[in-house]
Amino acid sequence: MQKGKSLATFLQETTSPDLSRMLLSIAESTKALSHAVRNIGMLNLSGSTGETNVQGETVQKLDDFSNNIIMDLCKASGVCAGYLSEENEDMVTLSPEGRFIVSVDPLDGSANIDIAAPVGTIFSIIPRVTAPGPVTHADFLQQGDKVIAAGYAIYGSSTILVFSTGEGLHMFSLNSDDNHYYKTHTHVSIPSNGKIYSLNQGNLSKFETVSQQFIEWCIAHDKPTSRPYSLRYIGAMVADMHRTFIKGGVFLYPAAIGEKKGKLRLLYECIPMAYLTEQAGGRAINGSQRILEIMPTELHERCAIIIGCRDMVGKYMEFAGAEVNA
Ligand code: P6P
Repeated sequence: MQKGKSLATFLQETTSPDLSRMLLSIAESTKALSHAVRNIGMLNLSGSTGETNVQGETVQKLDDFSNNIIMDLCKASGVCAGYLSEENEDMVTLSPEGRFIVSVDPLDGSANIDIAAPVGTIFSIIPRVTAPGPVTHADFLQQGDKVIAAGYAIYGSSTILVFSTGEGLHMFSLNSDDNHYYKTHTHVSIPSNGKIYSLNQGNLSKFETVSQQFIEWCIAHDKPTSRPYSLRYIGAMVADMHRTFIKGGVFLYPAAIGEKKGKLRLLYECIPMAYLTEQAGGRAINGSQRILEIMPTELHERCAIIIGCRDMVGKYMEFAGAEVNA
C-alpha cells in the first residue's frame, strides 16, 4: 500500500505550530511505548513496582514507565502547562508558560499485557484557562466541549495513532521500518448503525434496568434488524473503541450497583473517546447526558458511558426515555 503523508507533514499543513508540537511530543512517546510493550521481557518491564496508585490498583512497572515517558516528552515540548494521569494522584505543572493541559491514561488496559492482547494510550488536550504559572484545578475541570484535540494510540497487531483536532478523525500507522507515522485514513466516519455490542456481560445482574433492557434487546432474535448482535469485548477501552470506529457497534460501561458512575474515568478515558466519536459522527452519553457537556468536579471522577453508532446509542436512549440532545 502506498505510504500516506507523514504525521509531521500532515500537522504542519493543518495545525498551529504550538498544537503540532504538543501532538508530535505525544506521538513520540507512543513510539517508545509501542517498543516497550513489544519488548517487555527484554526490558525487564514485566511485573509490578509494588506500589498502589490513586485508583487503589497495583502499579505495573510498564504503567510507571509509560507515565514517565509521556510526562517527560510533554515537558520537553515546552508548550504543556499541566499534566494529569491515571498514575498520578494530583495534577503536575510542567511548563508554567505553556498553553495546553493534557490528561492521559498512559497504558489503558494494561492487564492485557500478560496475555499479549491490545493496550493503548488515551489523551485529551484543552487550553489552560488561568494565567501563566502553576496549573490549577480550574484548568483541568473543564467540559469536554472545550477539548481542542484528543486521541489514542493502540498497541495491537500494529501501532495506530488516532486523533482529531476538530476537523474530523484521522488514523496514522507506525511504520516499523523507519519508526514514523504515516496517514492511512482521514475523516473516518463511524457507521450510523452496527451489529456489535461491547461490555462486560458478567456485570449484567448489577446493571440498572435500562441497561439490562438494552442488552436483552441486542440479543433478541429479529431478522429485519440483524439481531441478535455479536458480543465483542477485549477488556481495553482503546481496543474496543478502535473496533467500534472501524466496524461500528456500541461500547458500554454503564452505571451498576456499587459503581453508580460506572468504572471509567471522565477526564482521560470518557471525554477523549466521546470527542473522537462525535468527530466521527457517533454519539457518547452517560445514560442521561452528552458526555462532552458534563461539568467535571474531581480530577479522577468516574463516568458511565454508552458510546458508538448514532442509531445504537439512540436505541439505548429510547429505553432510558432520555431526551439527550446528543
Ligand atoms: P472490566 C481497563 O482497566 C479499563 O479501564 C478499560 O480500558 C476497560 O474498558 C475496562 O477498564 C475493563 O473493565 O471491569 O471489564 O475489567
